[in-house]
Amino acid sequence: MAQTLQEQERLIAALRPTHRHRTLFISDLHLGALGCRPERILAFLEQNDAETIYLVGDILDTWYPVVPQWTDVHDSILSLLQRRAQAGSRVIYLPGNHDNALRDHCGTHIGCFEVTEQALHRTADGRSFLVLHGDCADRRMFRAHVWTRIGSWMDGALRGLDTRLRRWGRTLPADERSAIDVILSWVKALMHFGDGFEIRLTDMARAQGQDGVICGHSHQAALHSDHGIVFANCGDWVDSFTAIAEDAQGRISLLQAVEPQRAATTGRPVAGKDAPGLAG
Ligand SMILES: [Mn+2]
Repeated sequence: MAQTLQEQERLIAALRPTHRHRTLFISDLHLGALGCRPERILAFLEQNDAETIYLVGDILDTWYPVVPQWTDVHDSILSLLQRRAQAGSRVIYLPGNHDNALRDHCGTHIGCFEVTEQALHRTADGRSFLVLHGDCADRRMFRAHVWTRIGSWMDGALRGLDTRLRRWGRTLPADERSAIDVILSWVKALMHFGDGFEIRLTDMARAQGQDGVICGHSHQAALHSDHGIVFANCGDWVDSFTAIAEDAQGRISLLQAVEPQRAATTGRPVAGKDAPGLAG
């Protein structure tokens, strides 16, 4: 089938990414859910490549209770990642609670992707990091899968309502956050209120003798060493549009995707190894 000019431009851009990292960590894309922003994910991935790409869980949203929201852009994201793997990048998929079904495939490959529950990543400067989604560190009461189901149902119902309100009211640009978006991110933040989630994960990494932990799950992007070792959270692609990257020297930074109306989505560091309080 003939490609449109836009598709050709995307393909060319994807072959010449603006930023080449040593490692890229990205989580909580929630592909298939209503809150997902596939265009922003694709634009970021087209411009950011890495020798190793960790998909840190909740990439697919297989728990979504209504008909999955799936478009050509969703397909393009998966085929771009597949092309990256075929071109030599190592792509590692760490399942989360929303793509829990993939946990049955841990220790195997799905296409070009390695699937594993958790990974140990060694940085260019010799540090070792535990990489995992992080749902194993939920408070005991939220650990049951029924909470993922209830959460997905509430998220779907509220975002469906939000879509209808936007259609009727036509008051908000499509990319602007509504009150419902804000409420949903508050609920997520409340579920992970306090630093218990961070402490449980850093304790787990410390017990294994690691220098830090890199996770997703809470949708709260972070990069600090408040608990004695490095805690990095990729954030998400529903609200924060962030990722964690490692450069050729082993420096770790938190990338924030630039809003599409401002500039081409490239991702700029908002915190790095040299940020105050961040241990090397
Ligand atoms: Mn999760």
